[in-house]
Amino acid sequence: MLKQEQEDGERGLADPNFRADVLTGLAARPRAIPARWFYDRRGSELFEAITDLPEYYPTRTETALLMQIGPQLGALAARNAAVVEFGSGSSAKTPILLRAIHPAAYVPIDISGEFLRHSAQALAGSFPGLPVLPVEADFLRPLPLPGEVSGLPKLGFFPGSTIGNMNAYHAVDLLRAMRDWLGEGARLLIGMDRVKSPDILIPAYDDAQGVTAAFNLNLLERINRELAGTIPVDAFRHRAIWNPDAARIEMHLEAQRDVTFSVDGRAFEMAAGETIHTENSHKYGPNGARMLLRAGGWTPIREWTDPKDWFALVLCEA
Ligand code: AVI
Repeated sequence: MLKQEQEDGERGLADPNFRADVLTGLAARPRAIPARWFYDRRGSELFEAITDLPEYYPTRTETALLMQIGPQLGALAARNAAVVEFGSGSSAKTPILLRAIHPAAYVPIDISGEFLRHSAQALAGSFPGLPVLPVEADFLRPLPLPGEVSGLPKLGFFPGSTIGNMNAYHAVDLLRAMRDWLGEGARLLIGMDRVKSPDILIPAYDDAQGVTAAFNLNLLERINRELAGTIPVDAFRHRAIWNPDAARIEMHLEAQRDVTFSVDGRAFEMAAGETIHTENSHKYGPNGARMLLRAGGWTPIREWTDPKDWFALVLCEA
């Protein structure tokens, strides 16, 4: 999210796509708002706090795994590779990969320009001599990569199990777009969260300190702030549900009593017990993960998991 966009949002100049998604989503049955709208300034801070929670295992597990496999990645990576990171954000995992494979260039791609330039600068400071070539773009719509990396072998990096926030249809589209973007002969290192017991999954998305609840409820605060909403936030509660048929954690906001409110002048009513579906986080077993990657045009060539098999890093070839 651009600082300007955040400031606009805070001043009430809402993104028209946000308005459209919220109004359409609240009128739909079941009601649903895309998870991408979680990440205003407060939402991004809360997400950072989630990654440190004792119950939220993915970040810690993936980081440890990446450190452990660093030497193997170093041996597998092409000499002179350009690392292209999708949705780079403020990832703490990037330096681990860069130290392991000593690439010839690093291309972070993110939709949030200012955030991107800031983290690219910080990274360039830690890796003197490494060309850092940020690209501000929505990686669903492939653009040419910087000319400096045109002749270099590409290694795409997509950590964090962000692919899990898409349904299979959109995940396959994204994987194909990445393949087009990186080109023939490219490789991709992707983080995918494994299916596991709901006893582990539910607390990871409904933690004891209530940080994930605050993250989910912040969406309603954001609607009130940016879209002249009158939603009684205290009438809603965070719900995290394991949906075994779809192999995903679903996050919902559940009305605790009958409520009426308006958003941008439009009136809505919700009965006690009704929910707004705000996020899916799909989990993959080894076969499901491989099938998804193949459908997206990638052939898995190596796979690493932590000792509990909670999280996987998969190296694929285009
Ligand atoms: C960003 N994404 C991979 C997180 C996840 O685990 O699905 C978002 C998240 N939602 C609640 N906690 C974390």
